[in-house]
Amino acid sequence: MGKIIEEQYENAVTAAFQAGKGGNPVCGDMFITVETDRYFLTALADGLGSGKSARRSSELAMNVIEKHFDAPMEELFANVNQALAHERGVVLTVIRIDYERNQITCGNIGNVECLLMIDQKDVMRIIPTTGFLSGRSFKARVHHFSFKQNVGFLLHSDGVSKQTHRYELQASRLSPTAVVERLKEEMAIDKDDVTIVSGYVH
Ligand SMILES: [Mn+2]
Repeated sequence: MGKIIEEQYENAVTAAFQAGKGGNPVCGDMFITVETDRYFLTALADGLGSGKSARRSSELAMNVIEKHFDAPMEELFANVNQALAHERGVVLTVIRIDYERNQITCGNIGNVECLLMIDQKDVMRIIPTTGFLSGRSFKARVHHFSFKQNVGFLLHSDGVSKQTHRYELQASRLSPTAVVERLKEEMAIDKDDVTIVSGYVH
């Protein structure tokens, strides 16, 4: 099984864990992080189904996001949707932090679990939506928040049993790795692919 990967960025630290369903070496989920002078972006796509075909969908989605990371969120989702016209599709959550405007934009379609902790205050949960992206008409939800100092986040696919993990995220300033470590215990690897990503952006 994979291990937790930690990454250091200019303005962030992240930790991530992935595993394929039933020990499959291919995980159908995919995530990316992009950091520029102005933005920090992280995205997680859960390809429908599992294994290789799921992976192809989520990879197509991540390629689009990497290329258009600074586009308006609605446009970004439309581009991903278009790229998946002949695929099974993905559910997707994107968090983009804009340092210049001190704004967080969070786009979501489907049931990737997403928690945000803004300025060390209460942890809030982005309510999952129904639907997915596969080239048809869709409705993604876009949320805007402002922040002053810092943002903690936790994203995971539905291979982790559904719960809110507010307490764990509150500890993320200390260690996103500890958050991921804790959530790993709740994964259902026999049922689905698993991806957990946590981070602290300042
Ligand atoms: Mn899944």
